[in-house]
Amino acid sequence: MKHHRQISILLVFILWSTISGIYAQENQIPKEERLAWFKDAKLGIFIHWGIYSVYGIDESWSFYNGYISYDDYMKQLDGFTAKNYNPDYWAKLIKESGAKYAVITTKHHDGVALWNTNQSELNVVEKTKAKRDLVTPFAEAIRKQELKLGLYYSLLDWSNPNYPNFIKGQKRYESDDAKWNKFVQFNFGQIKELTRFNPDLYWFDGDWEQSAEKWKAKEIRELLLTQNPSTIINSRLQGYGDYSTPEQGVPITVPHNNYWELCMTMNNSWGYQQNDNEYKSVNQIIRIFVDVISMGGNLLLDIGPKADGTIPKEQVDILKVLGTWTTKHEGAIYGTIAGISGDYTTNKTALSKDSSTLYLYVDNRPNGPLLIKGLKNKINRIWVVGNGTKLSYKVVGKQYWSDVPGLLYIELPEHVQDDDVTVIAVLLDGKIDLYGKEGQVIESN
Ligand code: FHN
Repeated sequence: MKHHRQISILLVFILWSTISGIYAQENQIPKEERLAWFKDAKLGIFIHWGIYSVYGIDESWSFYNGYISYDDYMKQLDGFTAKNYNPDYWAKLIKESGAKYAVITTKHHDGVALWNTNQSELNVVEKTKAKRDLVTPFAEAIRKQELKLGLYYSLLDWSNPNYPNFIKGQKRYESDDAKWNKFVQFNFGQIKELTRFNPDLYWFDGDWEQSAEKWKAKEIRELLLTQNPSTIINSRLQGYGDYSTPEQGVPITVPHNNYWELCMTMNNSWGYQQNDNEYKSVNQIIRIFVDVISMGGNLLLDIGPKADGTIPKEQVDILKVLGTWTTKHEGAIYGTIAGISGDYTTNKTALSKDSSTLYLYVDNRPNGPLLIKGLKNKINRIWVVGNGTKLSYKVVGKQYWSDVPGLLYIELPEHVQDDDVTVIAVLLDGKIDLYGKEGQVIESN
């Protein structure tokens, strides 16, 4: 009798999960549609904010790698005040930089949550002088600026007593299903709590420590998409994400995934570190940015606010100067797609979505006219983006008997050049058409 009851409960459960699974699948919006805003956005701002900003040390890794003891690391809880936290200012600054979305660390590997989670006491409301949920006002401010909201969440949690890994070389346990199941329950609990912010993007991290099966990555994805069918998920969910996330190193070749985002620090640290003054110059950041755009990707540029919630001056300055450049060149940034191969021109390039305008990013002072080879189209007009100056050009070397297009030379006078990267728009007579073969000789007969 008892046996029969168990079987029927199991059957009901299987039926329920099949129906809800089918429902979730049918409910799915095609990837291209869900990721359309992301593809066009091009620039996002990453925010690593946590107790590690108190001493100005590596986020989580400093205790994991033994540079500081766990207990001393956690003493930073006392110094995290957020007393000058002004999310409206943050959001305005992010908007001013030209970014279209922002991703904030709601919880890093150290397990300290920035919101009032019910799953653990280790959060800034209960354990720090901030005494309040810091995610809600951020989400509101971001939405007010009409930016997209991204939430970073570390799947691994080196503080959780039910998580196997603690610090390098020291595990809490090797294998213990009961503990692991408790941890999975905790993780799902926190992730469910995050859904109340209804983010446009979930940015997972730390997935490398466990398999998809152990994280229940598929179920996490289903949960998020059922709650909001148009949300998007980064790649760090053991194969269940939507887009790739190369980190720090600018890709040399175009990533395979059509949707990708390079996340990168301004100096050498994700969080605030007063000792790290190795900032990239704005010029370097803009050049990296156009490199990313030319390969069809996004740049997620990181800032690390201080423990009181202020953003370091160097980072504010970078965001503002970057904003001047992005505003001036917006037509050649947002909504563009990857450009043409370096075989045709030495400049980085991107294309308008309909491929009828070619953008050239000139990041050096040219010592002669710019050159594009192999362009079969007729040119309608060429101008400098951001100031509108019409540029003169010449097609040289075209032979009537050959299919090989002539060499397009574009004059770029010094007085129209940008201090960082000059952008040239080449308006074509239609979709770009490139010659892709070897040269040609007159056939003798
Ligand atoms: O371990 C983290 C690191 O601290 C930082 O948060 C970066 C950001 O992409 N992600 C992890 C390493 O991939």
